[in-house]
Amino acid sequence: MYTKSKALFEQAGKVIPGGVNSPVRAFRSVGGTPVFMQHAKGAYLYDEDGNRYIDYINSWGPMILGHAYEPVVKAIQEYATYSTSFGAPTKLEVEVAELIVSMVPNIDMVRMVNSGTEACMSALRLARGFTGRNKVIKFEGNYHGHADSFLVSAGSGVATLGIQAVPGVTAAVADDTLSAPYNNLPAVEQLIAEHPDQIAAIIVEPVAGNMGCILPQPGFLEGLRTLCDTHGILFIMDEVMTGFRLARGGAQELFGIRADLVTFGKIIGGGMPVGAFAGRREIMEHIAPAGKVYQAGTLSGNPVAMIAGYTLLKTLQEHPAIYTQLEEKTNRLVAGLRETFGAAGIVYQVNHIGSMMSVHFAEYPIIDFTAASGANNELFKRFFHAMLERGVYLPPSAFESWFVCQALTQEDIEFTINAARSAMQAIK
Ligand code: HOZ
Repeated sequence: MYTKSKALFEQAGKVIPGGVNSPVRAFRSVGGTPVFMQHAKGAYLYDEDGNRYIDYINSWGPMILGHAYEPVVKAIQEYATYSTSFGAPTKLEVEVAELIVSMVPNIDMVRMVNSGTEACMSALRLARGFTGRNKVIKFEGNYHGHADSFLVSAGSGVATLGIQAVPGVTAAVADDTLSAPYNNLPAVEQLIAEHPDQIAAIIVEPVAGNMGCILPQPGFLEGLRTLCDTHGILFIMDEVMTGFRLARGGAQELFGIRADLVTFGKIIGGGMPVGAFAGRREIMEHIAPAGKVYQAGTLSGNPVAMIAGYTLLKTLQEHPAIYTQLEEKTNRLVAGLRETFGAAGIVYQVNHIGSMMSVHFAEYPIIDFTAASGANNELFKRFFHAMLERGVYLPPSAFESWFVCQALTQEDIEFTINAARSAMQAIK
């Protein structure tokens, strides 16, 4: 079934560390050989051995309308003929920035970068430059890319591989990162009290997507906003996963909470390597060349990536019904899975909001990293492989969110629920 993938993984291991270019995809926490993808269309992935899978990763979020969405592909083809990189300003970058500012609340300006990592790293530098303070508060199990400051108590691959302290991150950098349990306001208050006038920013995933999908408890984000206002701290919402996915204006719009800085990732490039950070003019004008906080990049605002993002975001802007439909699809899937797990007599939690969801095999609510880590990840592992064999591609780690795409049909959802039923019978 996976002959070519196995051969490719062996070949890859000789020239790429761990055989992959990003750790989670190595399948380390679920075991077995990663599946090498050849092409994708709509809701389906096709691997090198010719197996088809319904995709619930969707490139970790950006394929919200499905893979190889035709208008995006056509736009890329057309723009690639103009040049694949100028390293100079273009009209298109201005139009993309205007589009983003028109869709996202509370921002006046946006700076393009090449990934979510760059976006969060740059937003933190800006927060430090703006406030003149050094420390940042983040949350256990939240992941803001792989810049040094954020690898303390990080989710995603760091959690998946169980890495406690990342070699290469100096103690000085780690000391400036304070971390609190997600959904725990008193812990944040205590950190602020212990470090008066030293905290530049609080950065949070408004819906955590890097320890499974974990929702903010009522009052959590509001409480963070108030603490930031009271103590002169900048509130950074990492919307790399939630931006343009939970609503056209992301989590800020959905929850009605204002951030001072917002970071975005791959969805801004329609799946191409793009990120961005954005905020109010008075803060953003500290970025060079308007201000002294330096940030730069030859590939930033790359024309091919910009047209892909513009085409995708414009579609989302013009068709708000997509969000209701995505939520309905997710709700149907969640209901079917709950019924299946219930009938199988196992303990489970299915967290979901909009088109993000995840499954943890636990009897208690999953509201933070400790809870996520305590779930039955052995069972998740077996469930993952049983689903893969049945043609359903889930994130290969319980510490990741599932993403539903618009190309998914009712039949695909029923197929997934039936696969889960049969998987449960096979692994119990
Ligand atoms: N860290 C990414 C999701 N949280 C996964 C990256 C990848 O393997 O593509």
